[in-house]
Amino acid sequence: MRTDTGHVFKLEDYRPSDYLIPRTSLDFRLSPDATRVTAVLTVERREGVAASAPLVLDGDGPTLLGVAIDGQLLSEVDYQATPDQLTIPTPPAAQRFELRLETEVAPSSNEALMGLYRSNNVYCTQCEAEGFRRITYFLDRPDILSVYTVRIEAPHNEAPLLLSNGNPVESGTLADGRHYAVWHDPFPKPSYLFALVAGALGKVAGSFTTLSGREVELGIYVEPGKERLAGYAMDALKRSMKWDEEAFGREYDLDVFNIVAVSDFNMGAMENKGLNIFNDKYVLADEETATDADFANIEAIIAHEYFHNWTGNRITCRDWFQLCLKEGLTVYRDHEFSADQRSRAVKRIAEVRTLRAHQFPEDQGPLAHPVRPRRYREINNFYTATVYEKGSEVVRMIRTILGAELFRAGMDLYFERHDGEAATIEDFVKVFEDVSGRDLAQFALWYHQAGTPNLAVSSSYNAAAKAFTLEIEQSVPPTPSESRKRLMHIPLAFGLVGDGGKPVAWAAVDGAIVEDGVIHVRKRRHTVRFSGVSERPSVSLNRGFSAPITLSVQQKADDQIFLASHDSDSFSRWQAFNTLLTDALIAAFRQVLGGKEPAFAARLAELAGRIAGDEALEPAYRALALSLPGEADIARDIGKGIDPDAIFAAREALARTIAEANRQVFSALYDSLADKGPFTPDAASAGRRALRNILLDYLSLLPEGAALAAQHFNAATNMTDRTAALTVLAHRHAGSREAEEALAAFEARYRGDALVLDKWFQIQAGVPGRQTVEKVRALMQHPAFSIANPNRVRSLIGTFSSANQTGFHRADGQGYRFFAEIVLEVEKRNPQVAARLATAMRSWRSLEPIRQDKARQALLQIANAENLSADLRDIVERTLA
Ligand code: 0A1
Ligand code: ZN
Repeated sequence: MRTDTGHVFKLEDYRPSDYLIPRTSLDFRLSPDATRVTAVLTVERREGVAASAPLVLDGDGPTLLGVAIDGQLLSEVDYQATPDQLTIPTPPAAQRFELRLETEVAPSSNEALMGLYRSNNVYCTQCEAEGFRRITYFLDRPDILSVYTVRIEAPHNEAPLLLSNGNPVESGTLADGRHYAVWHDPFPKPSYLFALVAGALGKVAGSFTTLSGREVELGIYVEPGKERLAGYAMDALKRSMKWDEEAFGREYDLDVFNIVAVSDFNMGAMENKGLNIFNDKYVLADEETATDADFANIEAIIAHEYFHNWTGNRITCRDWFQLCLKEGLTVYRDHEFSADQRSRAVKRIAEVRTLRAHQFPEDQGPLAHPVRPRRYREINNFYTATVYEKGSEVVRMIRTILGAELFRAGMDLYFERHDGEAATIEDFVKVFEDVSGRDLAQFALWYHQAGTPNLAVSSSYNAAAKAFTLEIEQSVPPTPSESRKRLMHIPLAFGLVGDGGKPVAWAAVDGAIVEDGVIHVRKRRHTVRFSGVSERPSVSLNRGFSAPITLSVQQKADDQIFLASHDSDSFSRWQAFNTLLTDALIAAFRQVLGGKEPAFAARLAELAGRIAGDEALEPAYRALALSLPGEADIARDIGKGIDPDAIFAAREALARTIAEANRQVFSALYDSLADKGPFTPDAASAGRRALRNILLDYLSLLPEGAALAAQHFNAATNMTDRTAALTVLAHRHAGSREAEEALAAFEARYRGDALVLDKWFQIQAGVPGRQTVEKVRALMQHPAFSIANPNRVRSLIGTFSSANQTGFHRADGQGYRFFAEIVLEVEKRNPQVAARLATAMRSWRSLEPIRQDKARQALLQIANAENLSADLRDIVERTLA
């Protein structure tokens, strides 16, 4: 484990390396406890660098067995090796030389899951961000691009399959039952994209013909016996390959493309060149074991990793500060792909819900950082919602500002100009400036400045003058180490909405540049005056969520209700209803705190009933509209003095009010939506199931609710319906006979299927109320639980800490205490997973004083532990700062 050195990496300290490694040849002799790695590196001194410049390679604990230069073994006085560095103080005078390193590593005891490790007896690697240096000493930084040739040797019975990046070039058998394979990747790549897999795996084969007629062999490798669960992933891969050709003109470039699913993985998946490695949760699916949400995630993540082949691999990042260059852009591309494959309107609402749930709290708390940070202590902690999701929103805004055609021209120029390079955000922004002639300097602040901007907007209509005026004021709240903010360029899409939802015409506008339905907010204040407006419009703002901001709008509830029924922009229509719900929930929260019964305006429930039954709207859209803001969303919008029990009570009261008012409509609709034909995972069928399941959620609050949910559970023919019913039973009817029976039946049915039991852990970890902490502790003893497996830990501990507001934030602090103990336990094996878990505490300052104090104590308990990893110390100290 890398303990903390306290070193802070700074963007301004970047300088190119003195040495390059144009060629890398690796030879692996695999063995669980003592794998031998021979690395032969062609090292080249950069033009202009003094011959006396020492060669300093990065390491992270590989055992060094020998060093040779140009065939001459070095003696130990010729180099200095520490676990994290290998220095050759006086390299040869020649500009190019060959460095040969022998190292030994122990994959089977590697529980951090970085570098070379074993998962279910399969050898695999994870090198992003700095895992390659655990295998051998190297210039382990993304601007060192090298052409790799990799030879792998292992006993045939232990590892019949030997994979690496690029194309296969040779394989053969050796004495003693051993065999080998050689792979060559002609595309220069950084070390973080290196990958190796070896083991006994089942294969699903496919093929794809590219636009220019090249045949690509596709392979998805899974645990033997699970091949039939990889069909959906294979289909998603082919659709992704085709889409990237059509939408971005990007063709695949090797003869093979392989995906391997492993069960122990720190993140979702990894885009290693030609050999993507996946958390098996994002590959394996059928109706019996996966929910509609799982299918959608698989499709999106398969696409995401594939799209990295161009945005990340062919063009990579100069340094880790530029992480959003590949991640934000690739998320944008996978969002667009899913929008094209499914429903664009529904996809956009889901994206915004995710952004608000994960990125907004990050941006509004102690861990806030710019999309392109300037400082880090541990880069692993910057794979964040800000870099990924807000990074994607920034790319989307560029498209909004430039329009579709210029955006595509800019992307084409980006690929043409930077192919084969390690680039920066400045390079990326420049291509769009060059194709459009626009100055994007103010816009680029979206990359450099943290915090969620707010626009305060008020409107007025002067009937006599036929003038409609918007007063807009922007502010960006202070964030850690950035107390003063500069004014941003915010593209605010809008519409003036009149009778029946028709657009209201205007003759002229002044006070801001308004183009194609977008107000360009660039100053602190704008008075935007529309003239020639013959009726008083309702104004629909931030249509399609054109900018990742918060809005404070002085608007009457009547206007919101009107927009919730009539806005022609489907996102804003959803938003209007969601705002009404949020406002009602915040008012109810205050009533609960004041000891009152919360009360709700009848028209809110009426509107919910109307939306539910509106056949003109897609079922998936209706399901999203009916799903109330989550407890954490409500907490975020309240901002401070949070008492999660009061939020819970307010939310339950609203759900009950809506259910009671719409009992007949909901019940009839619920019956009519039952799946008829055989299961298909397509978006329309998934949407019908989503609507039916949210109706079940409401109906379960009425008398006989438990019986209805039990019936739904027993009749379910797919995992979506089964988990929806189980969640309703466990969360709303905790302890009931129906809940207990269903939980037991689920466990009995899926005993032995770890991925499915994760859902069972998750559902129980999410049961609201103070008793859940003990339940979670007890479930850690369940035979299916393992503290060494990231999926298990995230399902049980991650769900409890980040998705169970009343359970985790128990007023007596027991939730936090348990959490601190487990985070420290996880950290001993896997610092990265522990650090990510710890981010659940990031909003602790918004709690009411008693809980805040208990939360601080738990954070201090972690901070004061001995030998903390760099990963966990970084998160805990920033959270406490
Ligand atoms: N680049 C991957 C994410 C990733 C990052 C770090 C990892 O290390 C454990 C693994 C994966 C992606 O964006 O999909
Ligand atoms: Zn990515």
